[in-house]
Amino acid sequence: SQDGYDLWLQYYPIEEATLRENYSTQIQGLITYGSGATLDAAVSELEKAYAGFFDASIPTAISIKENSLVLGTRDNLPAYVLPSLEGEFTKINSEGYIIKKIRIGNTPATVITAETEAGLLYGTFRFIKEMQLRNAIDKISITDSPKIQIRVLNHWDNLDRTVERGYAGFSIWDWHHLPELIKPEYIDYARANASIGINGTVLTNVNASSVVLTSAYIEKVKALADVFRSYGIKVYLTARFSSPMESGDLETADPFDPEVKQWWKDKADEIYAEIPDFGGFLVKANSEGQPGPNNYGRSHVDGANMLAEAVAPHNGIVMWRAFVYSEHDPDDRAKQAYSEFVPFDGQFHDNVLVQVKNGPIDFQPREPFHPMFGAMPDTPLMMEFQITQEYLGFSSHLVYLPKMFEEVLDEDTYVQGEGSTVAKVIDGTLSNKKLTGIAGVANIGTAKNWTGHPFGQANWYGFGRLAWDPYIDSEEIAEDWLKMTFSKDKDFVDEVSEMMLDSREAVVNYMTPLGLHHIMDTGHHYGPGPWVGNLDRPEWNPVYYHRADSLGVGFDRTTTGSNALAQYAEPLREKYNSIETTPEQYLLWFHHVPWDYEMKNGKTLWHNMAAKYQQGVEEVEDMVKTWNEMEEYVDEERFATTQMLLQIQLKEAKWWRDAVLLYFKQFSEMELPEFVPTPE
Ligand code: GCW
Repeated sequence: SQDGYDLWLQYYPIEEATLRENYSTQIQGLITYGSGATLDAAVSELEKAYAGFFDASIPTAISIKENSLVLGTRDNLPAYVLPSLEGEFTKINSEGYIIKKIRIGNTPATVITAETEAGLLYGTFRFIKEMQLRNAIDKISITDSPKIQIRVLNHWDNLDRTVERGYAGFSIWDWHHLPELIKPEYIDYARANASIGINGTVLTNVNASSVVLTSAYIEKVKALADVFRSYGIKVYLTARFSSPMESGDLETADPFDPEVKQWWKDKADEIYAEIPDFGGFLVKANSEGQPGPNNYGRSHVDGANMLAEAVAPHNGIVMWRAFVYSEHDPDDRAKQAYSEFVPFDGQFHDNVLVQVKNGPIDFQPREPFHPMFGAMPDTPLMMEFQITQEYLGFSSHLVYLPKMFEEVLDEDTYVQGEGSTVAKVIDGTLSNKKLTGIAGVANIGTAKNWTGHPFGQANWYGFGRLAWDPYIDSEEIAEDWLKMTFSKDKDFVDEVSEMMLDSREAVVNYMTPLGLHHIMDTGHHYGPGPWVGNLDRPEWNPVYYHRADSLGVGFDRTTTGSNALAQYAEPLREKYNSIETTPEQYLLWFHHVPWDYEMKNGKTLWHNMAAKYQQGVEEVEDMVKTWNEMEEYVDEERFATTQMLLQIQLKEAKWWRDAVLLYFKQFSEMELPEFVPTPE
């Protein structure tokens, strides 16, 4: 629809006559085996898609006949179907699926099957997607399985419906009207997530309120869990560490206190009595003022394991965040998570995952990968990406994030020699992890199109795709998304996917090129603010990160500085220790570099910095031009919205360039190169 509500699940009539004919020939009668809410969800999706594609009800059958569409888990399929699927089940895991055109005797039929109902649902969405993409289905043969087990969204949603770092309206969870009012959005949210394989959602902000653990709220959470269950989605909550004192009446939240332990056990029992498949807890502790075990002289392990024991009898998990840094030791914030967590490797209980942001600072346009990845082989580490664009222009700027996610996942940690990529840490293959996970901080809100910027949907979609398979190409994801969201026309897809892929480097160039970071305005993080901010904590001030002075700019994290690079494995350590061998994209992340330092192209650092900012602006100009050519492929509303937003992005790219260069000019005392227009 024009307002974007349908996301990538748009089932418009298939206009191409031959294809229409061909598809409907292939779907002569739907026949399902088994029963259950998830199977019902799959069938209802097929009905919806069929009605949309063909403007008719999907034909059903009571027994397999020519070109039936057969849906059922392995256990539920009739025995005589199984021989035609010989060998296929060895290719999938419990959430995977098989879609295959088979012959039962002389009767051709298409089977969608899996080990579990969830797999069946994923297979159904995939089958529909094949038609959305106009792929042939007459000889279809697809098997696929997720490579990561826990694929969750993290909502930073507060109970009053404000959303921390949310730019798409208010929270979609209408707590006030729950548990009675079940909004259609909840179901569409679940459909969208299931279509990309997301299997969990953390409903509440990591800066948590203990109110959500009271029985009145557990009832509301249960209502959501009941909706999401049919779509294979588990519900999780954030657990505020001091809850036993706030939501209960204990005097302490010390994890070694027997009463505290008992309180959490009872709380878990209470939740599981209502929500038997409750996922577990996500915890931010001793970070940015949040309470935690350190308040009682206990460690992260002590805190995490106590909660893990409370949910273990119910097969729950604890996702314990590693995003910690202390105001008492401002030497280098980039080092602290590693220093606090790595010594505890191997001491967390089996049902604990440590959730690590992609980089060691905080969701910047570009950061080197977090050195914890690979450094804790005996602890399941899960990735935390931020889908909401806190530091990347909120929902005003078009930035295609899967390109960045891909860059991080592909980075080589070298911890077990070459090829020890971050993706292999996350999917558990590098050190044989049984429990694996990935989280994305959601960009979803009450905006009609869910994400504010129409292209914000691509970041939600792409996160899901990479959570399912961290090895797929971000280009393929962009193309799939464009075809399902806007138009299948090749010219459109080629041009716009290129624009999306380039948008990530554009934002790096006009905001923080060459390894600069955290120079956004303090507090809200929107727009440039490299000058001294108004916050008292030193590590919240941009000057802490860029360290510009008359000699140069950048954060020395080498052996002569904070030595944060010691947290990386060789040969990265050595590579990053020298200016010459540090990739230019990380230059000022690791080094304090003289303004007149001669870079690879023979020009000074100052010249190169100016060139990058200018390039960023020009890249946005190109995006504007590309989009302006696309009017014929896109409906009026979404075309115009994107066009207007791109104008904001262009204006702000210039704002970034001018503000940052004028600010740094005071230090460099060098002239701006001629190609930079005189700032207004
Ligand atoms: O990115 C920073 C944000 C905080 C956020 C914190 C975190 C939820 O500025 O708003 O708090 O990180 O990830 O815990």
